[in-house]
Amino acid sequence: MSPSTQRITVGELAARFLEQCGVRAAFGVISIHNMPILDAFHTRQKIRFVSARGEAGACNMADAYARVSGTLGVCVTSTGTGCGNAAGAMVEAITAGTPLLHLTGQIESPFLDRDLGYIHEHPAQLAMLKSVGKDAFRIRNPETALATLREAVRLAQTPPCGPVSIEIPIDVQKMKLDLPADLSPLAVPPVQPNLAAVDQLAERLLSAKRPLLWLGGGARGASAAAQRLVKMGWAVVSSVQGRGIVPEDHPASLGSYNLQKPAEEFYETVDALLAVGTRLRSNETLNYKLKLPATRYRIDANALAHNRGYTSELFVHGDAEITLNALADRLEGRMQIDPKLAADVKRARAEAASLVDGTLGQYVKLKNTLAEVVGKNLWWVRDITLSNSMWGNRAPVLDHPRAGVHALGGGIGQGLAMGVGVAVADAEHQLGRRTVSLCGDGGFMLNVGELACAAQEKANVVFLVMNDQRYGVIKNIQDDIYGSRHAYVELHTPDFAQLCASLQVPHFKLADPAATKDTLQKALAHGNGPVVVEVDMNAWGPFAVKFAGPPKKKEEV
Ligand SMILES: Cc1ncc(C[n+]2csc(CCOP(=O)(O)OP(=O)(O)O)c2C)c(N)n1
Repeated sequence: MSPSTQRITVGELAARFLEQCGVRAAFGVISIHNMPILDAFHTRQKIRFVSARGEAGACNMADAYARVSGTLGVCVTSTGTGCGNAAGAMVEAITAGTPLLHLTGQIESPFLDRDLGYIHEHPAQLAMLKSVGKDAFRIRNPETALATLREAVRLAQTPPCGPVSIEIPIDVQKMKLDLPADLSPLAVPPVQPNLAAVDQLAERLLSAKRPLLWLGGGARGASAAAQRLVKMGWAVVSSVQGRGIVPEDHPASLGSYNLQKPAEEFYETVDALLAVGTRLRSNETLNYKLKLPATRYRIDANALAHNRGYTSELFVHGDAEITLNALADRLEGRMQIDPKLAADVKRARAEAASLVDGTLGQYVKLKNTLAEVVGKNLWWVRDITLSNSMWGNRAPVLDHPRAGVHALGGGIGQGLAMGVGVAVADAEHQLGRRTVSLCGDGGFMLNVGELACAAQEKANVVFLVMNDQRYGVIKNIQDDIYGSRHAYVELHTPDFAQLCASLQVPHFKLADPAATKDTLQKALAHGNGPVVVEVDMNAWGPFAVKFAGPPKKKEEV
Protein backbone atom coordinates (compact mmCIF):
# COMPACT_ATOMS: atom_id res chain seq x y z
CA MET A 1 0.00 0.00 0.00
CA SER A 2 1.43 3.35 -0.98
CA PRO A 3 1.06 6.07 1.71
CA SER A 4 -1.33 8.01 -0.52
CA THR A 5 -3.73 5.11 -1.01
CA GLN A 6 -7.09 5.72 0.61
CA ARG A 7 -8.46 2.92 2.76
CA ILE A 8 -12.21 2.39 2.75
CA THR A 9 -14.57 -0.16 4.29
CA VAL A 10 -16.48 -2.72 2.26
CA GLY A 11 -19.61 -0.78 3.23
CA GLU A 12 -18.18 2.36 1.66
CA LEU A 13 -17.11 0.39 -1.39
CA ALA A 14 -20.75 -0.65 -1.89
CA ALA A 15 -21.89 2.98 -1.61
CA ARG A 16 -19.24 4.25 -4.02
CA PHE A 17 -19.97 1.50 -6.52
CA LEU A 18 -23.70 2.25 -6.49
CA GLU A 19 -22.93 5.91 -7.18
CA GLN A 20 -21.07 4.76 -10.29
CA CYS A 21 -24.15 2.78 -11.31
CA GLY A 22 -26.17 6.02 -11.44
CA VAL A 23 -28.19 5.21 -8.32
CA ARG A 24 -29.57 8.34 -6.67
CA ALA A 25 -31.81 6.82 -4.01
CA ALA A 26 -31.82 3.61 -1.99
CA PHE A 27 -34.43 2.24 0.40
CA GLY A 28 -34.22 0.17 3.53
CA VAL A 29 -34.32 -0.14 7.30
CA ILE A 30 -31.20 0.55 9.33
CA SER A 31 -29.77 -2.22 11.49
CA ILE A 32 -26.58 -3.25 13.30
CA HIS A 33 -26.06 -5.55 10.34
CA ASN A 34 -26.01 -2.91 7.61
CA MET A 35 -24.68 0.19 9.37
CA PRO A 36 -21.31 0.31 7.57
CA ILE A 37 -23.20 0.66 4.26
CA LEU A 38 -25.71 3.22 5.52
CA ASP A 39 -23.02 5.17 7.35
CA ALA A 40 -21.25 5.50 4.01
CA PHE A 41 -24.45 6.70 2.29
CA HIS A 42 -24.85 9.25 5.07
CA THR A 43 -21.26 10.45 5.09
CA ARG A 44 -20.94 10.73 1.34
CA GLN A 45 -24.36 12.37 0.76
CA LYS A 46 -24.47 11.19 -2.85
CA ILE A 47 -27.32 8.71 -2.54
CA ARG A 48 -30.55 9.62 -0.77
CA PHE A 49 -31.44 6.91 1.69
CA VAL A 50 -35.14 6.49 2.37
CA SER A 51 -35.93 4.92 5.75
CA ALA A 52 -38.91 2.70 5.11
CA ARG A 53 -40.88 1.31 8.05
CA GLY A 54 -40.44 -2.24 6.91
CA GLU A 55 -38.24 -4.18 4.53
CA ALA A 56 -41.19 -5.24 2.38
CA GLY A 57 -42.04 -1.61 1.75
CA ALA A 58 -38.39 -0.75 1.17
CA CYS A 59 -38.06 -3.42 -1.48
CA ASN A 60 -41.32 -2.34 -3.16
CA MET A 61 -40.04 1.24 -3.15
CA ALA A 62 -36.74 0.21 -4.73
CA ASP A 63 -38.61 -1.82 -7.32
CA ALA A 64 -40.88 1.10 -8.25
CA TYR A 65 -37.93 3.50 -8.24
CA ALA A 66 -36.16 1.28 -10.77
CA ARG A 67 -39.21 0.88 -12.99
CA VAL A 68 -39.73 4.62 -13.30
CA SER A 69 -36.14 5.90 -13.33
CA GLY A 70 -34.73 3.16 -15.54
CA THR A 71 -31.77 2.83 -13.17
CA LEU A 72 -30.91 0.09 -10.73
CA GLY A 73 -33.20 -0.20 -7.69
CA VAL A 74 -31.43 -0.70 -4.38
CA CYS A 75 -32.78 -1.93 -1.07
CA VAL A 76 -30.82 -2.56 2.10
CA THR A 77 -32.10 -4.86 4.82
CA SER A 78 -30.99 -6.43 8.05
CA THR A 79 -30.01 -10.07 8.29
CA GLY A 80 -32.51 -12.73 9.35
CA THR A 81 -36.05 -11.45 9.91
CA GLY A 82 -35.41 -8.13 8.17
CA CYS A 83 -34.13 -9.90 5.10
CA GLY A 84 -37.05 -12.31 5.18
CA ASN A 85 -39.49 -9.39 5.36
CA ALA A 86 -38.36 -8.38 1.89
CA ALA A 87 -39.15 -11.78 0.36
CA GLY A 88 -42.68 -11.01 -0.90
CA ALA A 89 -41.51 -7.80 -2.53
CA MET A 90 -38.62 -9.71 -4.13
CA VAL A 91 -41.22 -12.04 -5.67
CA GLU A 92 -42.95 -9.00 -7.15
CA ALA A 93 -39.64 -7.68 -8.51
CA ILE A 94 -38.77 -10.95 -10.21
CA THR A 95 -42.27 -11.22 -11.64
CA ALA A 96 -41.98 -7.72 -13.05
CA GLY A 97 -38.39 -8.22 -14.25
CA THR A 98 -37.07 -5.29 -12.25
CA PRO A 99 -33.28 -4.78 -12.08
CA LEU A 100 -32.73 -4.52 -8.36
CA LEU A 101 -29.85 -5.05 -5.96
CA HIS A 102 -30.77 -6.22 -2.48
CA LEU A 103 -27.95 -5.75 0.01
CA THR A 104 -28.40 -7.53 3.28
CA GLY A 105 -26.26 -8.29 6.27
CA GLN A 106 -25.15 -11.49 7.82
CA ILE A 107 -23.86 -12.36 11.27
CA GLU A 108 -20.11 -12.29 12.00
CA SER A 109 -18.26 -14.69 9.70
CA PRO A 110 -16.55 -16.73 12.44
CA PHE A 111 -19.96 -17.86 13.74
CA LEU A 112 -21.72 -18.17 10.42
CA ASP A 113 -23.11 -21.49 9.14
CA ARG A 114 -22.27 -23.28 12.40
CA ASP A 115 -25.79 -23.60 13.83
CA LEU A 116 -24.77 -21.88 17.06
CA GLY A 117 -28.10 -20.16 17.58
CA TYR A 118 -26.37 -16.84 17.01
CA ILE A 119 -28.84 -13.95 17.20
CA HIS A 120 -30.19 -12.78 13.81
CA GLU A 121 -28.87 -15.80 11.94
CA HIS A 122 -31.16 -17.45 9.46
CA PRO A 123 -29.31 -20.60 8.52
CA ALA A 124 -30.70 -20.77 4.98
CA GLN A 125 -30.79 -17.06 4.19
CA LEU A 126 -28.75 -17.42 1.02
CA ALA A 127 -30.93 -20.27 -0.22
CA MET A 128 -34.05 -18.20 0.49
CA LEU A 129 -32.60 -15.25 -1.41
CA LYS A 130 -31.69 -17.44 -4.34
CA SER A 131 -35.22 -18.79 -4.51
CA VAL A 132 -37.10 -15.48 -4.24
CA GLY A 133 -34.82 -13.58 -6.59
CA LYS A 134 -32.79 -14.12 -9.70
CA ASP A 135 -29.61 -15.02 -7.84
CA ALA A 136 -27.81 -14.38 -4.55
CA PHE A 137 -24.20 -14.10 -3.46
CA ARG A 138 -22.19 -13.77 -0.27
CA ILE A 139 -19.19 -11.46 0.02
CA ARG A 140 -16.62 -13.31 2.09
CA ASN A 141 -13.70 -10.87 2.12
CA PRO A 142 -12.77 -7.36 0.93
CA GLU A 143 -10.71 -8.67 -1.98
CA THR A 144 -13.72 -10.17 -3.75
CA ALA A 145 -16.26 -7.49 -2.79
CA LEU A 146 -16.07 -5.36 -5.93
CA ALA A 147 -16.21 -8.34 -8.27
CA THR A 148 -19.29 -9.63 -6.48
CA LEU A 149 -21.02 -6.24 -6.56
CA ARG A 150 -20.27 -5.90 -10.26
CA GLU A 151 -21.48 -9.36 -11.16
CA ALA A 152 -24.66 -9.02 -9.08
CA VAL A 153 -25.58 -5.77 -10.82
CA ARG A 154 -24.70 -7.18 -14.24
CA LEU A 155 -27.01 -10.13 -13.62
CA ALA A 156 -29.81 -7.92 -12.29
CA GLN A 157 -29.65 -5.83 -15.46
CA THR A 158 -29.32 -8.71 -17.91
CA PRO A 159 -32.63 -9.75 -19.47
CA PRO A 160 -34.67 -11.29 -18.09
CA CYS A 161 -33.85 -8.69 -15.43
CA GLY A 162 -34.61 -9.32 -11.78
CA PRO A 163 -33.60 -8.78 -8.18
CA VAL A 164 -30.20 -10.09 -7.10
CA SER A 165 -29.16 -10.22 -3.46
CA ILE A 166 -25.80 -9.98 -1.77
CA GLU A 167 -25.33 -10.82 1.88
CA ILE A 168 -22.31 -9.33 3.58
CA PRO A 169 -21.37 -10.52 7.06
CA ILE A 170 -21.15 -7.55 9.40
CA ASP A 171 -17.45 -8.05 10.13
CA VAL A 172 -16.73 -8.07 6.39
CA GLN A 173 -18.73 -4.85 5.90
CA LYS A 174 -16.33 -3.15 8.31
CA MET A 175 -13.13 -4.56 6.84
CA LYS A 176 -10.91 -2.22 4.89
CA LEU A 177 -9.39 -2.29 1.44
CA ASP A 178 -7.56 0.11 -0.82
CA LEU A 179 -9.94 2.34 -2.72
CA PRO A 180 -9.98 0.79 -6.21
CA ALA A 181 -9.06 3.17 -9.03
CA ASP A 182 -11.94 1.93 -11.18
CA LEU A 183 -15.37 1.34 -9.69
CA SER A 184 -17.33 1.24 -12.92
CA PRO A 185 -20.05 -1.37 -13.37
CA LEU A 186 -19.75 -4.09 -16.00
CA ALA A 187 -21.25 -3.43 -19.40
CA VAL A 188 -24.52 -5.15 -20.20
CA PRO A 189 -24.45 -5.42 -23.98
CA PRO A 190 -27.87 -5.87 -25.58
CA VAL A 191 -28.61 -9.22 -27.24
CA GLN A 192 -27.76 -8.81 -30.91
CA PRO A 193 -30.22 -10.60 -33.16
CA ASN A 194 -29.04 -12.97 -35.83
CA LEU A 195 -29.53 -10.85 -38.95
CA ALA A 196 -30.34 -13.87 -41.12
CA ALA A 197 -33.24 -14.53 -38.74
CA VAL A 198 -34.37 -10.91 -39.05
CA ASP A 199 -34.21 -11.25 -42.86
CA GLN A 200 -36.39 -14.33 -42.65
CA LEU A 201 -38.88 -12.60 -40.38
CA ALA A 202 -39.01 -9.58 -42.69
CA GLU A 203 -39.58 -11.90 -45.65
CA ARG A 204 -42.61 -13.44 -43.90
CA LEU A 205 -44.01 -10.09 -42.80
CA LEU A 206 -43.65 -8.36 -46.17
CA SER A 207 -46.86 -9.88 -47.47
CA ALA A 208 -48.90 -9.15 -44.33
CA LYS A 209 -51.83 -6.86 -44.97
CA ARG A 210 -53.15 -6.63 -41.44
CA PRO A 211 -50.17 -6.90 -39.08
CA LEU A 212 -50.44 -6.37 -35.34
CA LEU A 213 -47.64 -5.62 -32.89
CA TRP A 214 -48.09 -6.86 -29.29
CA LEU A 215 -45.72 -5.11 -26.89
CA GLY A 216 -44.82 -6.34 -23.42
CA GLY A 217 -42.62 -4.87 -20.69
CA GLY A 218 -39.53 -6.22 -22.42
CA ALA A 219 -40.12 -3.70 -25.21
CA ARG A 220 -40.00 -0.65 -22.93
CA GLY A 221 -36.76 0.52 -24.46
CA ALA A 222 -38.11 0.14 -27.98
CA SER A 223 -40.60 3.01 -28.20
CA ALA A 224 -39.10 4.69 -31.23
CA ALA A 225 -38.50 1.41 -33.06
CA ALA A 226 -42.07 0.23 -32.41
CA GLN A 227 -43.41 3.53 -33.66
CA ARG A 228 -41.60 3.03 -36.97
CA LEU A 229 -43.82 -0.01 -37.59
CA VAL A 230 -46.92 1.84 -36.43
CA LYS A 231 -46.07 4.65 -38.82
CA MET A 232 -46.03 2.09 -41.61
CA GLY A 233 -49.65 1.24 -40.79
CA TRP A 234 -49.30 -1.59 -38.28
CA ALA A 235 -51.83 -1.88 -35.47
CA VAL A 236 -50.54 -2.13 -31.91
CA VAL A 237 -51.71 -3.55 -28.60
CA SER A 238 -49.89 -3.99 -25.31
CA SER A 239 -49.76 -6.08 -22.19
CA VAL A 240 -50.44 -4.10 -19.04
CA GLN A 241 -46.69 -4.04 -18.44
CA GLY A 242 -46.13 -2.65 -21.94
CA ARG A 243 -48.49 0.29 -21.61
CA GLY A 244 -47.41 3.58 -23.10
CA ILE A 245 -44.53 2.20 -25.21
CA VAL A 246 -46.62 3.56 -28.03
CA PRO A 247 -48.74 6.39 -26.61
CA GLU A 248 -52.09 4.81 -25.90
CA ASP A 249 -54.06 7.50 -27.66
CA HIS A 250 -52.45 6.69 -30.99
CA PRO A 251 -55.28 5.97 -33.44
CA ALA A 252 -53.74 2.62 -34.41
CA SER A 253 -53.54 1.46 -30.81
CA LEU A 254 -55.84 -0.87 -28.92
CA GLY A 255 -54.08 0.35 -25.78
CA SER A 256 -54.09 -2.44 -23.23
CA TYR A 257 -57.63 -3.49 -24.13
CA ASN A 258 -56.05 -6.75 -25.15
CA LEU A 259 -58.47 -9.45 -24.01
CA GLN A 260 -61.98 -8.07 -24.32
CA LYS A 261 -64.29 -9.73 -26.82
CA PRO A 262 -63.99 -6.92 -29.43
CA ALA A 263 -60.21 -7.28 -29.27
CA GLU A 264 -60.45 -11.03 -29.77
CA GLU A 265 -62.78 -10.51 -32.73
CA PHE A 266 -60.34 -8.02 -34.18
CA TYR A 267 -57.50 -10.57 -33.82
CA GLU A 268 -59.41 -12.87 -36.18
CA THR A 269 -58.90 -10.30 -38.92
CA VAL A 270 -55.16 -9.97 -38.29
CA ASP A 271 -52.89 -11.94 -40.62
CA ALA A 272 -49.63 -11.58 -38.66
CA LEU A 273 -49.02 -11.03 -34.97
CA LEU A 274 -45.57 -9.94 -33.85
CA ALA A 275 -45.23 -10.33 -30.07
CA VAL A 276 -42.23 -8.47 -28.62
CA GLY A 277 -40.83 -8.67 -25.10
CA THR A 278 -43.94 -10.28 -23.70
CA ARG A 279 -44.66 -13.45 -21.77
CA LEU A 280 -48.29 -13.45 -22.92
CA ARG A 281 -49.03 -14.12 -19.25
CA SER A 282 -52.17 -15.76 -17.86
CA ASN A 283 -53.77 -12.47 -16.86
CA GLU A 284 -53.22 -11.01 -20.35
CA THR A 285 -54.58 -13.99 -22.25
CA LEU A 286 -57.50 -15.44 -20.29
CA ASN A 287 -55.22 -18.20 -19.04
CA TYR A 288 -53.67 -18.75 -22.49
CA LYS A 289 -57.11 -19.35 -24.03
CA LEU A 290 -57.44 -15.94 -25.70
CA LYS A 291 -57.65 -16.57 -29.43
CA LEU A 292 -54.66 -14.76 -30.80
CA PRO A 293 -54.09 -14.40 -34.55
CA ALA A 294 -53.18 -17.76 -36.07
CA THR A 295 -49.93 -16.56 -37.64
CA ARG A 296 -47.58 -15.50 -34.88
CA TYR A 297 -43.99 -14.34 -34.68
CA ARG A 298 -42.01 -13.46 -31.60
CA ILE A 299 -39.00 -11.38 -30.58
CA ASP A 300 -37.49 -11.67 -27.12
CA ALA A 301 -34.17 -11.07 -25.38
CA ASN A 302 -34.89 -14.18 -23.33
CA ALA A 303 -34.15 -17.21 -25.49
CA LEU A 304 -36.49 -19.30 -23.35
CA ALA A 305 -39.51 -17.23 -24.42
CA HIS A 306 -39.69 -19.22 -27.67
CA ASN A 307 -43.03 -21.06 -27.84
CA ARG A 308 -43.87 -20.31 -24.21
CA GLY A 309 -47.61 -19.85 -23.60
CA TYR A 310 -48.26 -19.69 -27.34
CA THR A 311 -46.30 -21.17 -30.22
CA SER A 312 -44.95 -19.02 -33.02
CA GLU A 313 -43.82 -19.67 -36.57
CA LEU A 314 -40.57 -17.82 -36.13
CA PHE A 315 -38.67 -16.59 -33.11
CA VAL A 316 -35.89 -14.04 -33.11
CA HIS A 317 -33.68 -13.93 -30.05
CA GLY A 318 -32.68 -10.31 -29.64
CA ASP A 319 -33.00 -6.99 -27.90
CA ALA A 320 -36.40 -5.47 -28.69
CA GLU A 321 -35.09 -2.10 -29.85
CA ILE A 322 -32.28 -3.43 -32.04
CA THR A 323 -34.40 -6.18 -33.55
CA LEU A 324 -37.40 -3.95 -34.28
CA ASN A 325 -35.16 -1.33 -35.84
CA ALA A 326 -33.50 -3.98 -38.02
CA LEU A 327 -36.93 -5.21 -39.01
CA ALA A 328 -38.22 -1.72 -39.79
CA ASP A 329 -35.12 -1.13 -41.98
CA ARG A 330 -36.16 -4.13 -44.05
CA LEU A 331 -39.89 -3.38 -44.20
CA GLU A 332 -40.17 0.38 -44.57
CA GLY A 333 -41.71 1.38 -47.88
CA ARG A 334 -42.24 -2.25 -48.88
CA MET A 335 -45.50 -3.28 -47.21
CA GLN A 336 -49.00 -2.80 -48.52
CA ILE A 337 -51.04 -2.58 -45.38
CA ASP A 338 -54.82 -2.58 -45.51
CA PRO A 339 -55.83 1.07 -45.14
CA LYS A 340 -58.93 -0.04 -43.22
CA LEU A 341 -56.85 -1.56 -40.42
CA ALA A 342 -56.61 1.62 -38.35
CA ALA A 343 -60.37 2.21 -38.48
CA ASP A 344 -60.99 -1.39 -37.41
CA VAL A 345 -58.64 -1.00 -34.43
CA LYS A 346 -60.37 2.19 -33.45
CA ARG A 347 -63.75 0.52 -33.52
CA ALA A 348 -62.55 -2.52 -31.53
CA ARG A 349 -60.99 -0.25 -28.96
CA ALA A 350 -64.05 1.92 -28.58
CA GLU A 351 -66.22 -1.20 -28.16
CA ALA A 352 -63.82 -2.71 -25.61
CA ALA A 353 -63.62 0.54 -23.66
CA SER A 354 -67.37 0.87 -23.59
CA LEU A 355 -67.70 -2.73 -22.35
CA VAL A 356 -65.33 -1.84 -19.50
CA ASP A 357 -67.21 1.38 -18.76
CA GLY A 358 -70.44 -0.58 -18.65
CA THR A 359 -69.17 -2.62 -15.70
CA LEU A 360 -68.26 0.38 -13.56
CA GLY A 361 -71.53 2.02 -12.52
CA GLN A 362 -70.80 5.34 -10.80
CA TYR A 363 -67.06 4.67 -10.84
CA VAL A 364 -66.86 5.53 -14.52
CA LYS A 365 -66.93 9.09 -13.25
CA LEU A 366 -63.81 8.53 -11.16
CA LYS A 367 -62.01 6.97 -14.11
CA ASN A 368 -62.95 9.74 -16.53
CA THR A 369 -62.46 12.62 -14.12
CA LEU A 370 -59.03 11.41 -13.09
CA ALA A 371 -57.98 11.36 -16.74
CA GLU A 372 -59.41 14.83 -17.23
CA VAL A 373 -57.84 16.36 -14.15
CA VAL A 374 -54.41 14.77 -14.15
CA GLY A 375 -53.95 14.58 -17.91
CA LYS A 376 -51.13 12.48 -19.26
CA ASN A 377 -48.45 13.89 -17.01
CA LEU A 378 -48.83 10.89 -14.76
CA TRP A 379 -47.08 8.00 -13.01
CA TRP A 380 -49.95 5.58 -12.61
CA VAL A 381 -49.29 3.24 -9.67
CA ARG A 382 -51.74 0.51 -8.70
CA ASP A 383 -52.23 -2.09 -6.03
CA ILE A 384 -54.42 -5.15 -6.41
CA THR A 385 -57.92 -3.79 -5.95
CA LEU A 386 -61.21 -4.12 -7.77
CA SER A 387 -60.84 -0.69 -9.35
CA ASN A 388 -57.50 -1.58 -10.83
CA SER A 389 -58.62 -4.93 -12.20
CA MET A 390 -61.75 -3.34 -13.64
CA TRP A 391 -60.34 -0.16 -15.17
CA GLY A 392 -56.94 0.90 -13.80
CA ASN A 393 -55.10 -1.66 -15.91
CA ARG A 394 -56.58 -0.07 -19.09
CA ALA A 395 -57.10 3.61 -18.27
CA PRO A 396 -56.26 6.47 -18.13
CA VAL A 397 -54.29 6.90 -21.33
CA LEU A 398 -50.54 6.48 -20.72
CA ASP A 399 -48.05 8.08 -23.04
CA HIS A 400 -44.74 6.93 -21.58
CA PRO A 401 -43.28 3.42 -21.45
CA ARG A 402 -42.51 3.72 -17.74
CA ALA A 403 -45.70 5.51 -16.70
CA GLY A 404 -47.50 2.40 -15.45
CA VAL A 405 -46.37 0.71 -12.22
CA HIS A 406 -48.55 -2.04 -10.84
CA ALA A 407 -48.36 -5.11 -8.64
CA LEU A 408 -47.84 -7.53 -11.49
CA GLY A 409 -47.53 -10.64 -9.33
CA GLY A 410 -50.97 -10.18 -7.77
CA GLY A 411 -49.88 -9.49 -4.20
CA ILE A 412 -51.91 -6.88 -2.32
CA GLY A 413 -50.32 -4.22 -0.13
CA GLN A 414 -47.60 -2.97 -2.43
CA GLY A 415 -49.23 0.11 -3.96
CA LEU A 416 -48.53 2.44 -1.03
CA ALA A 417 -44.81 1.73 -0.96
CA MET A 418 -44.56 1.69 -4.74
CA GLY A 419 -46.09 5.16 -4.79
CA VAL A 420 -43.31 6.36 -2.48
CA GLY A 421 -40.60 4.79 -4.65
CA VAL A 422 -42.05 6.40 -7.76
CA ALA A 423 -42.31 9.83 -6.17
CA VAL A 424 -38.71 9.60 -4.95
CA ALA A 425 -37.56 8.56 -8.43
CA ASP A 426 -39.46 11.47 -9.93
CA ALA A 427 -37.86 13.91 -7.50
CA GLU A 428 -34.30 12.57 -7.68
CA HIS A 429 -34.26 12.20 -11.47
CA GLN A 430 -36.29 15.39 -12.04
CA LEU A 431 -38.88 13.70 -14.20
CA GLY A 432 -41.70 16.18 -13.55
CA ARG A 433 -44.77 13.95 -13.44
CA ARG A 434 -47.50 13.54 -10.83
CA THR A 435 -47.69 10.24 -8.96
CA VAL A 436 -51.13 8.80 -8.30
CA SER A 437 -51.49 5.44 -6.55
CA LEU A 438 -54.74 3.49 -6.62
CA CYS A 439 -55.14 1.22 -3.57
CA GLY A 440 -57.82 -0.81 -1.84
CA ASP A 441 -58.36 -0.26 1.87
CA GLY A 442 -57.27 -3.84 2.58
CA GLY A 443 -54.05 -3.48 0.63
CA PHE A 444 -53.38 -0.02 2.09
CA MET A 445 -53.59 -1.39 5.65
CA LEU A 446 -51.17 -4.21 4.91
CA ASN A 447 -48.26 -1.81 4.71
CA VAL A 448 -49.81 1.30 6.27
CA GLY A 449 -46.63 2.17 8.18
CA GLU A 450 -45.19 3.40 4.91
CA LEU A 451 -47.60 6.34 5.02
CA ALA A 452 -45.40 7.68 7.80
CA CYS A 453 -42.39 7.16 5.57
CA ALA A 454 -44.20 8.98 2.73
CA ALA A 455 -44.91 11.92 5.06
CA GLN A 456 -41.37 12.06 6.40
CA GLU A 457 -39.88 11.93 2.91
CA LYS A 458 -42.42 14.39 1.53
CA ALA A 459 -43.15 11.85 -1.19
CA ASN A 460 -45.44 13.60 -3.62
CA VAL A 461 -48.18 11.02 -4.11
CA VAL A 462 -51.92 11.20 -4.28
CA PHE A 463 -53.22 7.93 -2.83
CA LEU A 464 -56.67 7.04 -4.06
CA VAL A 465 -57.89 4.66 -1.37
CA MET A 466 -60.94 2.73 -2.52
CA ASN A 467 -62.53 2.08 0.86
CA ASP A 468 -65.22 -0.58 0.89
CA GLN A 469 -64.18 -1.73 4.40
CA ARG A 470 -63.60 -5.24 3.15
CA TYR A 471 -61.64 -7.50 0.83
CA GLY A 472 -64.07 -6.71 -1.97
CA VAL A 473 -62.81 -9.04 -4.64
CA ILE A 474 -62.68 -11.98 -2.25
CA LYS A 475 -66.26 -11.32 -1.20
CA ASN A 476 -67.28 -11.37 -4.86
CA ILE A 477 -65.51 -14.69 -5.34
CA GLN A 478 -67.39 -16.02 -2.32
CA ASP A 479 -70.64 -14.91 -3.95
CA ASP A 480 -69.58 -16.56 -7.17
CA ILE A 481 -68.38 -19.96 -6.06
CA TYR A 482 -68.62 -20.32 -2.27
CA GLY A 483 -72.37 -20.01 -1.84
CA SER A 484 -72.08 -16.41 -0.57
CA ARG A 485 -70.39 -17.58 2.62
CA HIS A 486 -68.69 -14.31 3.49
CA ALA A 487 -65.90 -15.46 5.74
CA TYR A 488 -62.84 -13.42 6.74
CA VAL A 489 -63.54 -10.50 4.41
CA GLU A 490 -65.10 -7.82 6.60
CA LEU A 491 -62.41 -5.49 7.92
CA HIS A 492 -62.10 -3.23 10.91
CA THR A 493 -60.89 -0.16 9.06
CA PRO A 494 -59.42 2.95 10.63
CA ASP A 495 -60.96 6.35 10.44
CA PHE A 496 -58.67 7.48 7.66
CA ALA A 497 -59.28 11.16 8.43
CA GLN A 498 -57.93 10.66 11.93
CA LEU A 499 -55.15 8.38 10.83
CA CYS A 500 -53.99 10.94 8.26
CA ALA A 501 -54.37 13.82 10.71
CA SER A 502 -52.14 12.04 13.18
CA LEU A 503 -49.44 11.83 10.51
CA GLN A 504 -50.10 15.36 9.20
CA VAL A 505 -51.12 13.95 5.85
CA PRO A 506 -53.89 15.89 4.07
CA HIS A 507 -57.01 13.76 3.70
CA PHE A 508 -60.10 14.18 1.54
CA LYS A 509 -63.16 12.02 1.83
CA LEU A 510 -64.91 11.56 -1.48
CA ALA A 511 -68.39 10.34 -0.62
CA ASP A 512 -70.34 12.00 -3.44
CA PRO A 513 -69.47 11.26 -7.08
CA ALA A 514 -70.51 14.82 -7.96
CA ALA A 515 -67.58 16.13 -5.89
CA THR A 516 -64.99 14.06 -7.79
CA LYS A 517 -63.50 16.80 -9.93
CA ASP A 518 -63.26 19.33 -7.17
CA THR A 519 -61.75 16.82 -4.75
CA LEU A 520 -59.18 15.50 -7.21
CA GLN A 521 -58.19 19.03 -8.17
CA LYS A 522 -57.70 19.98 -4.54
CA ALA A 523 -55.69 16.82 -3.84
CA LEU A 524 -53.47 17.34 -6.86
CA ALA A 525 -52.90 20.96 -5.93
CA HIS A 526 -50.94 19.78 -2.90
CA GLY A 527 -47.44 19.46 -4.21
CA ASN A 528 -45.40 18.82 -1.13
CA GLY A 529 -45.98 15.36 0.26
CA PRO A 530 -48.56 12.62 0.31
CA VAL A 531 -52.29 13.21 0.12
CA VAL A 532 -54.99 10.63 0.73
CA VAL A 533 -58.26 10.72 -1.17
CA GLU A 534 -60.54 8.19 0.46
CA VAL A 535 -63.31 7.11 -1.88
CA ASP A 536 -66.19 6.01 0.33
CA MET A 537 -67.40 3.08 -1.75
CA ASN A 538 -70.27 2.28 0.57
CA ALA A 539 -71.65 5.75 -0.22
CA TRP A 540 -70.90 5.46 -3.95
CA GLY A 541 -72.62 2.10 -4.27
CA PRO A 542 -71.63 -1.08 -6.06
CA PHE A 543 -70.06 -1.56 -9.46
CA ALA A 544 -72.53 -2.44 -12.20
CA VAL A 545 -70.90 -5.84 -12.58
CA LYS A 546 -69.26 -7.97 -9.90
CA PHE A 547 -65.62 -8.68 -10.61
CA ALA A 548 -64.65 -12.04 -9.15
CA GLY A 549 -61.02 -12.73 -10.00
CA PRO A 550 -58.91 -12.60 -13.14
CA PRO A 551 -61.00 -12.85 -16.32
CA LYS A 552 -61.31 -16.33 -17.77
CA LYS A 553 -62.91 -17.88 -20.82
CA LYS A 554 -66.59 -18.65 -20.18
CA GLU A 555 -66.10 -22.42 -20.38
CA GLU A 556 -63.40 -22.24 -17.64
CA VAL A 557 -65.48 -20.40 -15.05
C1 LIG B 1 -50.14 -10.52 -0.25
C2 LIG B 1 -51.50 -11.03 -0.56
N1 LIG B 1 -52.26 -11.56 0.40
C3 LIG B 1 -53.51 -11.99 0.10
C4 LIG B 1 -54.01 -11.88 -1.16
C5 LIG B 1 -55.43 -12.32 -1.49
N2 LIG B 1 -56.23 -11.18 -1.89
C6 LIG B 1 -56.43 -10.83 -3.16
S1 LIG B 1 -57.37 -9.50 -3.37
C7 LIG B 1 -57.60 -9.34 -1.71
C8 LIG B 1 -58.48 -8.26 -1.17
C9 LIG B 1 -57.96 -6.90 -1.40
O1 LIG B 1 -58.78 -6.02 -0.68
P1 LIG B 1 -58.71 -4.46 -0.90
O2 LIG B 1 -57.31 -4.00 -0.95
O3 LIG B 1 -59.57 -3.82 0.11
O4 LIG B 1 -59.30 -4.25 -2.35
P2 LIG B 1 -60.77 -4.64 -2.89
O5 LIG B 1 -60.73 -6.08 -3.33
O6 LIG B 1 -61.74 -4.42 -1.76
O7 LIG B 1 -60.98 -3.73 -4.04
C10 LIG B 1 -56.90 -10.33 -1.02
C11 LIG B 1 -56.89 -10.48 0.45
C12 LIG B 1 -53.15 -11.35 -2.13
N3 LIG B 1 -53.51 -11.23 -3.42
N4 LIG B 1 -51.93 -10.91 -1.80
